[in-house]
Amino acid sequence: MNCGMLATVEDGVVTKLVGDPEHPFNLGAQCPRGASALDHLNHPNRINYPLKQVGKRGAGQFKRVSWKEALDDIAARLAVLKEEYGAETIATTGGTNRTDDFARRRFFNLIGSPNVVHTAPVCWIPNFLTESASYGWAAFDPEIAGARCVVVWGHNPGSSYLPEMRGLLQAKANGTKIIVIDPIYSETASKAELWLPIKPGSDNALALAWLNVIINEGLFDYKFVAEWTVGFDELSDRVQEYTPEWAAEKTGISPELIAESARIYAMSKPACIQWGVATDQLGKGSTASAQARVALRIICGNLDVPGGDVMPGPHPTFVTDWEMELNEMLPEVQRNKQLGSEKFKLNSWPGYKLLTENMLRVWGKSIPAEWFCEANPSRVFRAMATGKPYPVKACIVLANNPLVSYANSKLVYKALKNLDLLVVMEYWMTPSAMLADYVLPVASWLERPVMTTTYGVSDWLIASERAIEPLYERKTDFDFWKELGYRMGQVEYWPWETDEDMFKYRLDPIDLGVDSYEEFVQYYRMHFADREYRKYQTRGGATLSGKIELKISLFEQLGYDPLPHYVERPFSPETKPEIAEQYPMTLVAGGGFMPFFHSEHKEITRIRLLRPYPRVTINPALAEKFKIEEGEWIWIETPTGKVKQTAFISPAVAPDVIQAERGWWFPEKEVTEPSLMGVFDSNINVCVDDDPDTCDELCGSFCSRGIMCRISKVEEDA
Ligand SMILES: Nc1nc2c(c(=O)[nH]1)N[C@H]1C(S)=C(S)[C@@H](COP(=O)(O)OP(=O)(O)OC[C@H]3O[C@@H](n4cnc5c(=O)[nH]c(N)nc54)[C@H](O)[C@@H]3O)O[C@H]1N2
Ligand SMILES: Nc1nc2c(c(=O)[nH]1)N[C@H]1C(S)=C(S)[C@@H](COP(=O)(O)OP(=O)(O)OC[C@H]3O[C@@H](n4cnc5c(=O)[nH]c(N)nc54)[C@H](O)[C@@H]3O)O[C@H]1N2
Ligand SMILES: [Mo]
Repeated sequence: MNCGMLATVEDGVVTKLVGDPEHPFNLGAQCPRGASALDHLNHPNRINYPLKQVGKRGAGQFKRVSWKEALDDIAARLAVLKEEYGAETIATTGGTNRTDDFARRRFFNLIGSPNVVHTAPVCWIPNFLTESASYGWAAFDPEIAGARCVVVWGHNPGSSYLPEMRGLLQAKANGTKIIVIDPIYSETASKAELWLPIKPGSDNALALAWLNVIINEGLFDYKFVAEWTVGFDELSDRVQEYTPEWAAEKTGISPELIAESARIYAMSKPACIQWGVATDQLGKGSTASAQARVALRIICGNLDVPGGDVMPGPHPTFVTDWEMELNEMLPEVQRNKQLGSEKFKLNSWPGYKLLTENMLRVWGKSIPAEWFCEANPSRVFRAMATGKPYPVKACIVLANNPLVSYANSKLVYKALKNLDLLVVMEYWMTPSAMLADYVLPVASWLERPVMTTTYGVSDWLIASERAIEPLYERKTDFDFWKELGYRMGQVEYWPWETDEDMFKYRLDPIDLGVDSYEEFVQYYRMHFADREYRKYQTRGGATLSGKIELKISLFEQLGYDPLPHYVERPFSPETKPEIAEQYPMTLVAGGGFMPFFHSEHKEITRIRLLRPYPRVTINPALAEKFKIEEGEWIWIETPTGKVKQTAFISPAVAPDVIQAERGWWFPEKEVTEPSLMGVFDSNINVCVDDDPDTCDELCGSFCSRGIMCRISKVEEDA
């Protein structure tokens, strides 16, 4: 989370780590992950040398090899596969953004494959790209301290972004009103003035009804709308049918409360809406839901104003990720082969090309292709498993645990098993790494420099230095791409000796008078570009019309509905009446929780002791009905799969809703097949569907919030 830490190093050994009291994010504080970082660095389970699988995949027979042997063999095998099937047969998967930023994409553009995959569709993409299409960048930097009202929508910084939560509490102490929209009484909801316990997956309906109230009651910003936006009249016509009464039935919130909350938001100026990834994970309709919310912020005049939702734009001088990616090296014919791009057009080459044209006009730079222009995960896993529409034979997994992070884990398993070559760059022997031909040891944040601009899209950057050189034979992710690139004819494209040299190159245009990256870290550590507000006035909107678009022309260009509209959630008694009786409950399959980060840190005792077992929250009435006691194991079942977690009984969820934890596997269980450290026992993505028809229509995001399910007691001694 980019918290500042101070390491004490004695004779090349990190002996002490404390939170940096001067760092503006964490002000010296540490969460359990920070506090146990030395256990992470030195853990006996860490992978320290390259490993080659010499037995059957999943049997755990690994042999230590040299980096040279591993990389030579990987490069040779990739070359053969590329020759036989085309470069598109080589894919890569990543998880939440860590350090390799542009390097992965640079490597893939140079080998000619468009099949780069991340968990992006369920993490920020529908929201970010809808904003970008509507006004030319995302306004993801809310100025909470100056806001009179903050709407926290499908977001729980009380457990997922603690520095942000501190800001929220400070604002609240100064009189800012906080409205939380969440089906669960979360840490953040517990601090709110108003908590709207929405039915999972119905955010779209609520946002449309807010638009209806605000427009019909004349609570929007007339002057702003008239001067800077296009499409208001059509929007106004469109939302007439979405009355609070209509939405009440969908959301479970009374028409009065819907109207009242809409008025509070519209009448408190300036105000922010902070949205989290819950609304990216609604499946079909994730983008439609973003469309309605984006319109709210626009018509209320909160876009890019002090105390509102500020749109940073790219870092003006620093060499951005986009500039480092070399997207121009990927030929058009290869772009067209990107899996899923014929259906999910917003977050793949068709949409990215249009977005980039708009952005270049206004900013002179675009957003990176990494994260924002990718192949669709389900399509790629299906191609691996079935060879259709064409064979995907090799995959480099880096900073990702695909068996746990993507929907339909059993399909992902089939996919990975079926590959000719699987390479995993990891800290640990994860269930996914167990299936690899090569597992390569990666250096962690104490062993490498880190410089980030939030996925390459913020106008500020932060940097840190390495405390020590990588231990054992660990390498940085950047080194891995560079050295594999050398072997694949890319020598001239990787001119930097070290990570630091490369960062220095990117910093140079800022002209801070430093001679090295280390000096930059020592004297500055961060750089914030000068902020302008209301950039749509000075620069124009990075859209086709040059205005802020309530009717989004880029969506129209791609063949999608340009106006906010209602999409029924993909798993509901209305959409799937045939199974409604069998699966009467609603599952929320996710949400970040302390102390873990996704599927990580299960090995670290100090962390694991805080949460030894996976937990599913159920209402006391449901517990009573099924005679379930606190802590008992229960089955959670959907048509896709079945896993077990322990019951946590709490009225924080409604009687017909359950919330299961994500990310579970057990390093202490049987390592080899078929258990693979229990990866199918409690991992909720075994139950989450990836059927493309249930995924977001524009971005292909799977649905993890609001899935039809049932529960039962685990009777046997399982
Ligand atoms: N059902 C459901 N599914 C979800 C979500 C949900 O809420 N519900 N959330 C989604 C979201 S928002 C996201 S971002 C994804 C997260 O998906 P992932 O990012 O895949 O999740 P992690 O479990 O953190 O896996 C990252 C792996 O990379 C390794 N790793 C960590 N840092 C580095 C590094 O710097 N370099 C390398 N080479 N390896 C590293 C870790 O050891 C870990 O095994 O999951 C998504 N999946
Ligand atoms: N501790 C911890 N922190 C993390 C992470 C982690 O794994 N652990 N992961 C990091 C990553 S990669 C990301 S993307 C962020 C994500 O962090 P957030 O943006 O906060 O998103 P989530 O934690 O996935 O879910 C937020 C809230 O959405 C609610 N929710 C569930 N279903 C719905 C719904 O249908 N509608 C609405 N309105 N709300 C719903 C959940 O109850 C939860 O309280 O967290 C980051 N921070
Ligand atoms: Mo994420």
